[in-house]
Amino acid sequence: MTELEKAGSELSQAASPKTIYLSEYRKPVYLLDSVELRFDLHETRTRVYSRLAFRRAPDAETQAPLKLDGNRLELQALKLNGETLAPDRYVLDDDRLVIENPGPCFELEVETQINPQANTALEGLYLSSGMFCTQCEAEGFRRITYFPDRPDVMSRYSVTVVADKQKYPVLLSNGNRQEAGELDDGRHWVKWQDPSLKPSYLFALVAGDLACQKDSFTTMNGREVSLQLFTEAENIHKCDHALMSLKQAMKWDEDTYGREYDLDIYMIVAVNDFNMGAMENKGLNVFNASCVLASPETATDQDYYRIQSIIAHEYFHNWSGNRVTCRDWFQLSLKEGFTVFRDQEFSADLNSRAVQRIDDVNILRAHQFAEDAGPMAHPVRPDHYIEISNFYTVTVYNKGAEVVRMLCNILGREGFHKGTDLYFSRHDGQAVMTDDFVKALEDANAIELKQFRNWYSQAGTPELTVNESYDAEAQKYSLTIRQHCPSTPGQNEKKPFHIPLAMGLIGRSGKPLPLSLENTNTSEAKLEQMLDLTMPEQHWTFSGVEEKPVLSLGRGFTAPVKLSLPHDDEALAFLFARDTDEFNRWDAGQKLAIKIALKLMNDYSAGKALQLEPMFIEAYRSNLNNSVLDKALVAQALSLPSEFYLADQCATVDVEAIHAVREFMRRQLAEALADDWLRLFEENNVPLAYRFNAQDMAQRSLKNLCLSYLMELDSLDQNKVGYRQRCLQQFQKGDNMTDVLAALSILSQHDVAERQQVLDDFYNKWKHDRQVVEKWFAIQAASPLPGALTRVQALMQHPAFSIKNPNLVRSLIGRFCATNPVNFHLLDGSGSRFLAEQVLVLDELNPQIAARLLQNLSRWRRFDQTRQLLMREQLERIAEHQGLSKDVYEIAGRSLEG
Ligand code: 0A1
Ligand code: ZN
Repeated sequence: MTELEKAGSELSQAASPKTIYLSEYRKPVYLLDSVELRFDLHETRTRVYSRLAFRRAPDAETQAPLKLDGNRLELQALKLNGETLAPDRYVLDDDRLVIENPGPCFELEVETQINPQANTALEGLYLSSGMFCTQCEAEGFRRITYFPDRPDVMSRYSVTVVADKQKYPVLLSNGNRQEAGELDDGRHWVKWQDPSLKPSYLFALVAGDLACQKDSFTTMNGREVSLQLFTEAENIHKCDHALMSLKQAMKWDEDTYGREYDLDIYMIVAVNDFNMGAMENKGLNVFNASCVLASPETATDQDYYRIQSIIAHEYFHNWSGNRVTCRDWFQLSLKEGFTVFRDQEFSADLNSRAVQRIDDVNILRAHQFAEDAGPMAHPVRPDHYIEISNFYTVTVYNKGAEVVRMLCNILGREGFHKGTDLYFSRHDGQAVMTDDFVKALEDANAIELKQFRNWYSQAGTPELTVNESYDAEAQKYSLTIRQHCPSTPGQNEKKPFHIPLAMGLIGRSGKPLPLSLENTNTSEAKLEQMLDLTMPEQHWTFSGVEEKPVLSLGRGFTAPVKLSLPHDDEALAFLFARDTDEFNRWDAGQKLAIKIALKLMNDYSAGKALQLEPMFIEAYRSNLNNSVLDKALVAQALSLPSEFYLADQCATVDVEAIHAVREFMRRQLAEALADDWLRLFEENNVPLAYRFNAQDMAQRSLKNLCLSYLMELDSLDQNKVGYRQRCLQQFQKGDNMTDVLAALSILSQHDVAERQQVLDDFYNKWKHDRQVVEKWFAIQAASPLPGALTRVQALMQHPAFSIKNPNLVRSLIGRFCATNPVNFHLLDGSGSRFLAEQVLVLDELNPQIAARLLQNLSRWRRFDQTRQLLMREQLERIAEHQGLSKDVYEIAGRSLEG
C-alpha cells in the first residue's frame, strides 16, 4: 500500500469517533514558514484563499505525505508550487486533505468556500448580530481552510480581509494594520501583519459595524500601546471598566512577572454569541459581551469582578499561552492552569486576598471535587480524549491553578519567579509541555520535583486523615497524617502525592503558639509551618508546646485535598471565632455547618423534628457582631455551604433533605438573629454613588446577605417590621444593578404576591439590554419555588429567548438544570427528560453547548435508586441517538461506562 492509500484507508475507517492518545503524539512532519490569507467575506459564501510555505522537518521521513485538517469546507482550488494538483495526487475526506510526497520545500495554494451564516456551532468563522467573527481554539481553524491545525505548528501570518464597506466598515485581524484600500464594487480591504509566531488556534478575524473606545498604556520600557475596545454603538458607554482593568493587568504583569506587552496595539471585541467567556487571540481578543461590558445600572459587583479577572486572564495569556504555547492539547493546563493562577493572584492583589481565596476554593470544592469524583474525572494533564472541547474543565483550569499554586508555595515567591523567568526565556516562541514548566522551576531552584509531577498525571482528590496527640508532661504535640486517593476511571492505583500543608497551633486564649519541629535543624521557632506530606503516612512532633493546642491545618488551602480533622464541634467553633488565618477561620465555620447539616439530614430522613444547636447560632452571632473583620469576610462567614458542596459530603445525594435542611438552618438563623440582621442591614444600607472597590463591594454583599435572611421572616412578620417592604423598596429605588438584582432575586425565591409584578417591571425596564435580560432569565430558572420547569418551558417561548444564543441557553436551561436541584430532580423524571430533549436539539446546532448541558446527568450514580434510573434512562436515550456529535457522544459514553 502506498502512503497515500494508507492515508485513504485510515480516513474511510473513521465511522465511530476515534480516541486520541497522548502516547500517540508525533512531531509535525512539515513546518510552516509563512501563511498568507485572503478572506472575501460574504454571509453565506465566504472565499478563503491561502498560500502556505512549507518545509519538511529536518529529521522527518522523506516520503511522508502532507496531512491537513479540514472540516465543512468546500475545496475550490488546490495548487502545489503554482500548478493545479491532479486529483490522483491527493485524498479528500470529511476531515482531512492528504497530499502525497509534496517534496522538501514547497508552496501550497488552497481556495475554500465556507458558509458563516450556517455556522451555529460558533467554531471557525461565523456571524453574530450581523458581524463576522472567529473562534479557532481548539480546532476551529480547520473550519476556515485546510491547514495543519495543531498548536505545535507555529508560523507568521499576513491576512487581507475584504468586505462590503457599508455593512462592515471595521475589518480586523491579528497584529499590525499594514495597508487598506477600496475596490470599485463598494467593497474595501485591510491588510494585517502579525510579526509574532503563532499557532492557528490564536488566529482571529472580525468584521462589522462597530464603535471603538480607545485608551493607551505606556509599557515599562516607555513604549506606547494603543488599546481599542470594539462594540456595538449602543454599548460604547460600557467600556470604561474593561479598559481600566486591562491597564491594571498590563501593569501588574510588568511588576509581578517582569512581562511587557510586545505589539503596538491591543484590541478587544465584544460579541453576543460566544461559547465561552473570552479568547486570547494574539493582539485581538474576542470576548463574550457579558464578560466585558459593564455600567453600574446594568452590571453587578460580581460582573465587575468577573470582567476584571477575565480581561486580566486573556491579557496574561499573551505570555502564558501565546508566546509560550502548548505542544498538544493534552498540555492545555500548561497555559490555562498557569494563567488562572496568575489571574487569581492579580485579583487577590487588587481586591481582598482572603475573599478571593474563599471564592476560588468554593468553586473548586463545589465543582472540581465533584468532577474528580465522577465519570469525567481526568488528570490535570489528560492522556486521552475524543473531543478536546470537552476538556476545558474545572480540573484543567482550576485544579491546574492549584497545582501551580502548590509549586509557588513549595519554592516560595522568589524561587517561583526565578523559575517562571527561566521558563519564559527558555521557551519563548516554542510549543511545550507541562513537564517543561516543572523542569524550568526545578532548574532555576536546583531542586527535584519528581514526585510532585503525580499531580499532573493522576486524577482524583486526595483525602487526608489527621490524628493528633498531646503529651502535657513532655510538652510535645504530635501529628500523624495519612493520604489516600480514591480510584478514578482507568486509574485504580495511585502513587502518593507531594502535598504542602501550611499549619499553625493556637492556644486556648487564642494566641498563636511558637512551633519548634523536632528533627529539623532550624532553631528559631515560627508561628506557621509548611509541612511536606510525601509518604502514605507521616509523623511530625513539636516540642515546647506549653498547653494543649488547637490545630489549624491547611491554612490558605495550600493543597487541593479533602481534610478530615480530629476536631469536635467545640474546636471548630473556637477556630471559627479565633483562627488568625482568615481562610481557615472561614473554613472552620463551613466545616461546622457541614457537620451540623449532616446530623440534621439524618434526622430529616428519620422523620424526626429538626433542631438547630444553640452553639451554632452563637457562633454565627459572634461573627455577625465582629466589627473588626472585613465586611466581605463576615458575609462569607455567614453564608452556609452550597447545596452542591453539601451533596459532595453525602454517600448518597438526598436532594430533598439537603434543600430542606439548608432552608431550615437559614430560617433558624434568621429568626434567632433577627435583630442583628436588621441592625446590620440598616447600618450598611447607606446611599453611595456606585464605585467598584473592595470596601463598597463588601458593604453591599453584607447588606444583601442580611436582606436575604430577613426575607426568610416575611411570613412571620407580625410586628410589621416590613422586611418585604425593604426588599421591594430596594428593588424600586436601587440605583445600581447589584442592589436591584439582589432584591429581585430574593423576591423571586419567595411566594409573595408581588413576585410576578417585579419580574414584569424588571423586564419592561430592561428589555433593550441583552446582558440584563440574561439575568432576568437566570433568576427565574434558579428559583426553587414549585413549578420551575413549567416556567422555564414557558420562558423558552418568550420573544427574547433564542436557543441559538449560548448565553441565553446557559441562563435559562443551564441554570435550571445545574442550580435548581429540587425542581430538576423531581421524582416524575421531568427534569432529566427535559434536559435530554434540549441536548438533542442543541447537538444539531452547537455541540459544545449541548455537551456542557449533558454533564448535568453525568453524576447520576450519586443519587438514590429511583433518580439513578431516571437519569440513566435519559443518558441511554441520548447515547443511542444516531448522528451524535463527538462532544455529546463522549460525555454520554463516559457517563454510562463502568
Ligand atoms: N482559551 C480561552 C478559552 C476558550 C476555549 C475555547 C473557546 O472556544 C471554543 C473559547 C475560549 C480562555 O482560557 O480564556
Ligand atoms: Zn485561558
